[in-house]
Amino acid sequence: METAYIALGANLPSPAGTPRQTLDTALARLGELGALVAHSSYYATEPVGYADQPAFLNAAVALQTDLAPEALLERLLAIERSFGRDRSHGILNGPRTLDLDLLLYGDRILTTPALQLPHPRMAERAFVLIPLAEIAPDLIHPLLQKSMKQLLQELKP
Ligand code: PH2
Ligand code: MG
Ligand code: MG
Repeated sequence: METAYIALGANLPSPAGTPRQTLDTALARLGELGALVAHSSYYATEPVGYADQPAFLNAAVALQTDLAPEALLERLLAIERSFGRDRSHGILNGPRTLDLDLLLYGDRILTTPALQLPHPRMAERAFVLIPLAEIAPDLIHPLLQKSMKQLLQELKP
């Protein structure tokens, strides 16, 4: 059993409804993968990377799971698809019905063609660190050896 941290993001309507309804429904689906031990508030955030798109709703959860990292990632991608996510086209960093990013899996450090842990861009992204620092302020980034609270403080100008 390991604790995985997952970022959620949505900025387009999905079959579940509005981004808020999408995140509500996605939380229930994530609960099927283990025990959801914490979830953050929902944060409305300005789009980062590609500006010409609606605001996002972002959140983060802690999931205790017996699934191995690669198996967990497969399940996250399957949930994204079930919410209408289509990766076959679309803009890099563009709008999406649901994005589920595996941020951390215990203190595992891993690079495979399919999965990099910790998530390579997590420490640069306020829309990830703000919800994550809400649920796990003292969690240590296994490569940077800093807490989520510290990483967030360093991000602020
Ligand atoms: N996700 C992206 C790109 N930009 N901006 C915000 N505010 N929230 C996101 O979840 C987000 C983004 C790529 O996954
Ligand atoms: Mg993603
Ligand atoms: Mg993402």
